[in-house]
Amino acid sequence: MGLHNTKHSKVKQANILMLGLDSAGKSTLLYKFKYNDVFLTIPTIGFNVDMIETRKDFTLTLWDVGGQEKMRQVWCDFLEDTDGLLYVVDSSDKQRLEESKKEFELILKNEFIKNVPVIMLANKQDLHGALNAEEITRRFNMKKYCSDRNWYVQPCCALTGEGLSEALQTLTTFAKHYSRSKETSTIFKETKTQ
Ligand code: G3D
Ligand code: MG
Repeated sequence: MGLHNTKHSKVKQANILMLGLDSAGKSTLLYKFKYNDVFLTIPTIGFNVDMIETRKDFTLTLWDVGGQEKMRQVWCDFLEDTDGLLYVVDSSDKQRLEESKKEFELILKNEFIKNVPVIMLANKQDLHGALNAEEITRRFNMKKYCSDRNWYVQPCCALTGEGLSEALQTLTTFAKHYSRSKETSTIFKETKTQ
C-alpha cells in the first residue's frame, strides 16, 4: 500500500481499517471526518481513503473498503498493515445486530489483526430506539472478545459529527501504542536472529 511506517523511526502514521455491515454509516463517517482533508475515492476498486492529522505530526489513514460480500476478500489484503480497527454498527438496526456481531467475531479471529486495537462506533445515536454504548458493549460481548487488545465503544452520530473527534483521539492513542509495540517486537526478532 506504500504507506508503511519507516522501520525503527518515530511512528508518524497509522493505517486504520473501517469495517461494518453495509449501511452502518462508514462512508458517511469518512465524509464527516475529512472536513478540509483531501477525500480520495477509488471507485474502480471500490474503496475510499482519507488521511486525517489527528495530532501534530501524526496522521491516521482511514480505509473504507466496503462491507458487501464481494469485498470480503479485499479485507484480508489490508489486515497485515492495520494498526487499528474502526468497526461501525448501526445501533438502531436491531434486526441486523446479530449479523453484525457474527461479522465482528469473524474479523477478530483473523491472525493478522491479533492484538490490533478496536474502536467500536455505536453509530446513529440520533435515531429513536438506538442502543447506547453500554448496551452495544454487552450485546457484542466486547469484554470477552476483545480481552487481548485495547478497545473502546464510542457512541456517535455520523450525520451531526457527534462523538467523532473523541473516537479519533482514542483511536490515535491506541494505534500509536500498538505501532510502537509492533516496532519493538520487530527489533527484538531481528536481534534474536543475528
Ligand atoms: P455504509 O458506507 O456503511 O454502507 P452509508 O453506510 O454511509 O452509506 O450510510 C447508510 C445510510 O445511513 C445513509 O442513508 C446515511 O445517510 C445513513 N446514516 C449514516 N450515519 C447516520 C447517523 O448517524 N444517523 C442517521 N440517522 N443516519 C445515518 P441513505 O438514506 O442515504 O441510505
Ligand atoms: Mg459505503
